Amino acid sequence: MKKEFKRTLVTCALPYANGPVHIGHLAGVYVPADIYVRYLRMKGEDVLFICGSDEHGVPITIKARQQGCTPQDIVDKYHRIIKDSFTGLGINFDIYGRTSSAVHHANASEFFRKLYDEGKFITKESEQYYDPEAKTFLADRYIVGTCPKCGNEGAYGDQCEKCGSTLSPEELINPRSKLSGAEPIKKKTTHWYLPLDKYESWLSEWILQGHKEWRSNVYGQCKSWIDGGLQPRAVSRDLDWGVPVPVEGAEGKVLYVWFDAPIGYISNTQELLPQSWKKWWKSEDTKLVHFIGKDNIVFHCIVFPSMLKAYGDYILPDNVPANEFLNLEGDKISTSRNWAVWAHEYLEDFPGKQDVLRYVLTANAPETKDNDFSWKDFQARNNSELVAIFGNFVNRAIVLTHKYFDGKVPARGELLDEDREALAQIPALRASMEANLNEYKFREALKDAMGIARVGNKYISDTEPWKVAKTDMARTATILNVSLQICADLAIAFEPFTPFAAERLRDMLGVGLEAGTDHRNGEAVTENTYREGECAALHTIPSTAAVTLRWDMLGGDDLLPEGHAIAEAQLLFAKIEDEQIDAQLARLDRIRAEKEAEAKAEAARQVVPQKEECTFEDFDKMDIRTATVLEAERVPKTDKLLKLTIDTGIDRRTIVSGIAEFYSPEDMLGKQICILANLKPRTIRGIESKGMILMARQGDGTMRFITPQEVLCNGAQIG
Ligand code: B3M
Ligand code: ZN
Repeated sequence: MKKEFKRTLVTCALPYANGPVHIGHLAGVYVPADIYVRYLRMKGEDVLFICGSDEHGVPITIKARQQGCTPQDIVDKYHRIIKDSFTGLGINFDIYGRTSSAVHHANASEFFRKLYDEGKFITKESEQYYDPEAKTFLADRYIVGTCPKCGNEGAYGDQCEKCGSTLSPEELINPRSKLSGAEPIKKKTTHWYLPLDKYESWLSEWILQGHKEWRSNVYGQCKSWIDGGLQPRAVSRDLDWGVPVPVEGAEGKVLYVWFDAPIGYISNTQELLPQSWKKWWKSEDTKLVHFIGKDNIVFHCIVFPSMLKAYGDYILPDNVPANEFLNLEGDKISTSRNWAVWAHEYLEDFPGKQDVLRYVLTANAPETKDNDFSWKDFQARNNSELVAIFGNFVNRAIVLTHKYFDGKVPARGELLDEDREALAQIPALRASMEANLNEYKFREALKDAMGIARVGNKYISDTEPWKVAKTDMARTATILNVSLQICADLAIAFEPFTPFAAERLRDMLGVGLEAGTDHRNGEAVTENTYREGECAALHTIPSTAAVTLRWDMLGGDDLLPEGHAIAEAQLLFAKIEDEQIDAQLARLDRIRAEKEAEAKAEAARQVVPQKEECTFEDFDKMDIRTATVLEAERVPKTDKLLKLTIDTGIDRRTIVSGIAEFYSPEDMLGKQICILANLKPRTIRGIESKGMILMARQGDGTMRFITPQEVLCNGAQIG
């Protein structure tokens, strides 16, 4: 039986405030969540939309150290950038809080303390790495050393970023503390653990039995965690940045970031709604939905629910529609490699084009598998879908209404089959869109919305009102009336996906939109939320227009009354030219080239392992001498071979050598080199080659010949 809910609480993963957000985050979490929230609000549902910065954790402390500032400086900086990016993209949370806030610290502390007092944790002593010079425990990330798999000297205690292997500090060769450079030692420490094993059967019942409708990627991950057997998880860390463990004798310990961060959802709700937050978190008729990326599934489906269960009274998520990952131009997005399109940079590079990004990220949303973002696809979707279909249709309908009917919605006469057929498709598309949105299938829902634009565009192309107008004004009026109704449908249907364009369209049509409630009415607004002014009335779109659209009007046939005045056409979407795309591609090419050059230099430094031992006799067999190149030419039809005539001091002879990749014949002329003189002659490409040129080969395969420090006589023996 489907549960009936009275309200929906939507949360988005709290971004780490140690860097800006990129398109992977947007596509995975924030754009779909915003679509969902806007949709529910338009339907008049009671929705709360919560997010904020995750400001704790080791990476933030590392970044601060690298930049010579405090962790607070780092989170202040990125909190601002991230928050502005969301606002810029029309992702309007009711509150965008922060886990360094006093409300959160108090709340997370209280949460821990209650579980602690009720004996819900176990304590365990373990050995952790410790920096004897800096006198502090070391998180895995704070230990660096040589990767045992690939030899990278800068591998971290948890991961080698070069070869991608997951590591533990024990595996590192020559481990050193990042803080002091000292060799870490092991030291005993005590931590609190949430015994997840005790929640296993409950989780199994709740998720594996009770939530078979969850996305298969989410359900599958939960199943494999639960089937694999859950272990107690430490909820504290030895660190000086975070929420202090509120227990005597716990100096130098803070709550583990993954313990406090999800509590941040609750804290941010409290901050926004100090009086009524409980209604959102403790009432069974609230539907809780967490939007996250796939790397956060275990925390939102296993760990946080177990915490809530341990605490008692809290509701659990009804769904966790986690997305897979978005790649960029075929490669995994990587913050450290700068392989990303950053939200704040996009907003600068493409002013006024927030909707294009929202549209493209939704059309390519990695809902069921990883997906790719490419700039060419971005351009194509803008130019051939948004501009050529949606924008083109709206423009024709509005321009023609001004041309023939003075900008007033013309009277509709009797409908013909072609009119009825066009209009009949819209309720079906709406039904499909609703079903898809209710099931978190945003890509499909966007196709439905675009389907409405396609219906309109085809209708106006087929009926050709600009031709009909030459002979039949009444029929022209009907066609434009129908077209304008479809424009109004689009102004509703696209509100969740491309809210800026939907608003421009409503302005053109001279209509408003009824879209939900503002939850802070009647609430004591906190200083923090109000002063910053971002969340006020974001989702009460006040309408003074004569006509107000509502979601339930979508697909009806009388959205705009006859005689209603519409404004002049303005551009809904503009074509994106090659230059803009080329500039983005050039930026990525530069990054790729830099990385390749770095990788090459690194490869060149790699040293191949020493060969097996040989005896002095083995070595003594080799007759190595100085010699000079007298003539040099390419061996025809080969890329690699040079034919060299050599003065060995003993004779003049020919050696064929595979060095043409590195030296031209001219390079070699007159050069003194070293050769292995007594190598058994071989015939290479029909040329008898007597001996071998000695070359030094680097890790990346590049070669250089060996030359005596000063010119010697030819035939001087080496050994
Ligand atoms: N800060 C991790 C992430 O962005 C994280 C999410 C916390 S949600 C409570 O992957
Ligand atoms: Zn490695």
